[in-house]
Formats: sequence, structure tokens, C-alpha cells
Amino acid sequence: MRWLEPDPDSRPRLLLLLTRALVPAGRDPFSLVERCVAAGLDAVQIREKEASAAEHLELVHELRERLSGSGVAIAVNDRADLALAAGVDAVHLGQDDAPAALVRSLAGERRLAIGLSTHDVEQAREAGANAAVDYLGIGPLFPTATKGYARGIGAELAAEMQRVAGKPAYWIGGIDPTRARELRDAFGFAVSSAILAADDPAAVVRALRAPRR
Ligand code: TZP
Ligand code: MG
Repeated sequence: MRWLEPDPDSRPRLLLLLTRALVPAGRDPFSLVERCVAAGLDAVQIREKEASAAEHLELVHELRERLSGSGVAIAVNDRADLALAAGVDAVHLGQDDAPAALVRSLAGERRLAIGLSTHDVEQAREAGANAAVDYLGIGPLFPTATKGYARGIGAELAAEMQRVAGKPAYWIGGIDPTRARELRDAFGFAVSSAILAADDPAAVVRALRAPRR
């Protein structure tokens, strides 16, 4: 599962945002991820806002060891420097992070996929036209405590943003298996709390992977 595959069917569809603080006490985050991968998870994005560079690199190392041979893609949130240093598959940038074109030039010949968060149609259009951007994050779809959003943009606007961008897009924010049924048009989902905090994370992965049409 790689973002830069020309065939959209070979690109990740379900992405887990891994924030260890959202994993219930007493559970090992890496075993949780392993179970999710066995259930069909395609990619893991490390999202640790407070972690140091050293901790990020350690996390990438541990994830790689635990997931070796699984084909699961690994992404780093925000930090292009660490994504490049660690040689992961992707970096996910926000609107205020380093510009995608700059990150692309730093990556040079290296195969680094670049994702960009978008929140409205204008940002989606720009991301679609930006040759340095491989995929979009679109959201928040629904209110979510994970990032403190009290309101979501809803499925209709998300579909419009995905359409104008014309690139693979991961819909994000408060998505769980029940709500996912309303989101038929999404290329993919990026999910954090509904998987990490679930009694049975693998069952949530299976439900989110189920065909929506
Ligand atoms: N960006 C928009 S919503 C969100 C991010 C990082 C949080 C997603 O987490 P959850 O728990 O799936 O709502
Ligand atoms: Mg960010």
C-alpha cells in the first residue's frame, strides 16, 4: 500500500492517526496497531503533537519493526524534517506547515508522498493544482474532541472539495463506522479516536473497510 502508486486501488484507503494518549491505559499501542493491520488497516500516521524529534524517530523505528512485511505505509504528521530523516512513506502537512513545494524539493529523488490538510473549497482547489501535493486531508467532517472542532463541514462539502481537487482524499474528523455510512463518496478515511479508544479496534477497522456502495 503506497500513496505514489499510479493505480488508485493500490493506494491506502484507511489511515489510522496514532496518538498514544488516545489509547486506553494498560493497552500497548503497537499491539493495537498490529491487530488493526491484520484487520485491513492500510496506513499509520504518527500524530504526536508533544513528542520530541528523538521520540518520533523511535516511534517510526518501532512501528517499522512491528509492521515489517505487512506492506502498511507509515506517515509522519507536520514534520517534513523527520519524515525525510526517517525515510517514511509520507508526510502530512497542515496549511501552516512547510509549503509542499519546498518539502518536495528537499525530498529530491526520494519517494515521499505529501499530504495536505484542507478545510474549504478554495484550499482543496489549490491543493489539487499543486503538483507537490499527492493527496488531501478533508475535514473536519464532524465535531471531534480530538482536535477540538465543535462543528463539521459535512459530507456534501467534503465531496465537492474532493471533486475540485481531483486527487485522493482522506476524510477526517469524528468518523466512526456508523457515520461512515453517510460518507459514500470518500476516497478514504483518516480516523483516530474511533479506532484507538474502541473496545475492539480491529472490528472498527473491518467496519470502516466495508464497501460503502
Ligand atoms: N484533523 C481534522 S479532524 C482531526 C484532525 C487531525 C482529528 C481526527 O481524529 P478523530 O478522533 O478521528 O476525530
Ligand atoms: Mg498538522
